Amino acid sequence: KKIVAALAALAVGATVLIAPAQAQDKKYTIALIPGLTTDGFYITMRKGAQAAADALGVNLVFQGAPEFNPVTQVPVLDAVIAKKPDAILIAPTDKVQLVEPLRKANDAGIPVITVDTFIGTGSYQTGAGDADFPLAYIASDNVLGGEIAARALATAIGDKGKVYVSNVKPGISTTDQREEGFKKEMAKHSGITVLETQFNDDDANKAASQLQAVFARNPDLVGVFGANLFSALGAANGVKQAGQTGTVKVVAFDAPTSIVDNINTGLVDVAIAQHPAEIGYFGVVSAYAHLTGHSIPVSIGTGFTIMDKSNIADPNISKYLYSE
Ligand code: T6T
Repeated sequence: KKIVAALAALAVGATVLIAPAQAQDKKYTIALIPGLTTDGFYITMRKGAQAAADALGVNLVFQGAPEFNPVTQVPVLDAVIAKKPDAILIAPTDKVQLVEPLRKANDAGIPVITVDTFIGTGSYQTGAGDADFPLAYIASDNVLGGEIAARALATAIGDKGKVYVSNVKPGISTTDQREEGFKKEMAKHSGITVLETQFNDDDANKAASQLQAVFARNPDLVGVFGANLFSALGAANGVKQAGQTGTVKVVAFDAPTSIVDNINTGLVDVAIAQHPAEIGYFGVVSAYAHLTGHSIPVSIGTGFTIMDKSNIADPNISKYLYSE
């Protein structure tokens, strides 16, 4: 059939030949399930995914839960599987708890690609372990991100004093790896003590109260690393409420638009922006490539942009702020 179509195209003119043959045959539906729907990080990822979907003539479905929690994500996943999309892109909200729910998709013949977060160890297609079935993992290098955060915080505090990590909850691949990278780097800084991590369940208000409680117990606290958007915003608000702006240094992972004010007022020293649009774009491109018979890389690493007072006004930097 395709040969006949190609010959017909040749007969009517060369421009028709450039159109992807597969796209003419079938309109693919790719589902993107974010960690949660109301987070600038995933809203920006969706935009990148939509840009690729538009370019490829793919139907993109964005469906998620309002909070970052396997209990609310799994029913969304089940509903998506029931609709039999051609592929699923998902940011699993737990390394372990999403393995069996995602296996159902795989068993139903729906290719799975994880974006941002991974399941199991994140090594896919190895034949080892029970969570290697996703085709690919597309994300930031989160261990590296944690190391960058640690170096930035060490510089901000003059390489000495007490700091801690404000984190979401154990079991999330991204934030676990950021904490791992942060602690690995801080182990090289003998003047710095890393206090116990505070887990906030992705609740910025909780992260703010925790900052104040840690500061009350440790009046010599000099810094905090907020390991994701809500942890960082909350920790920064906690510093402000404690009247410690500029004294307790804040390094933030993620870059919502409100980070600009926080950087300009000196509340946040450095923000590490991920490139979620890039993750979404390459997620859709990878799924499409697989669906149209091409092999794809098992892992794609996307970039970071480091924002601080010296560069935040530069449009080549601020373009990486997340959408609302
Ligand atoms: O930091 C991102 C994402 O990478 C992480 O997996 C969960 O939190 C965010 O969505 C930010 O809120």
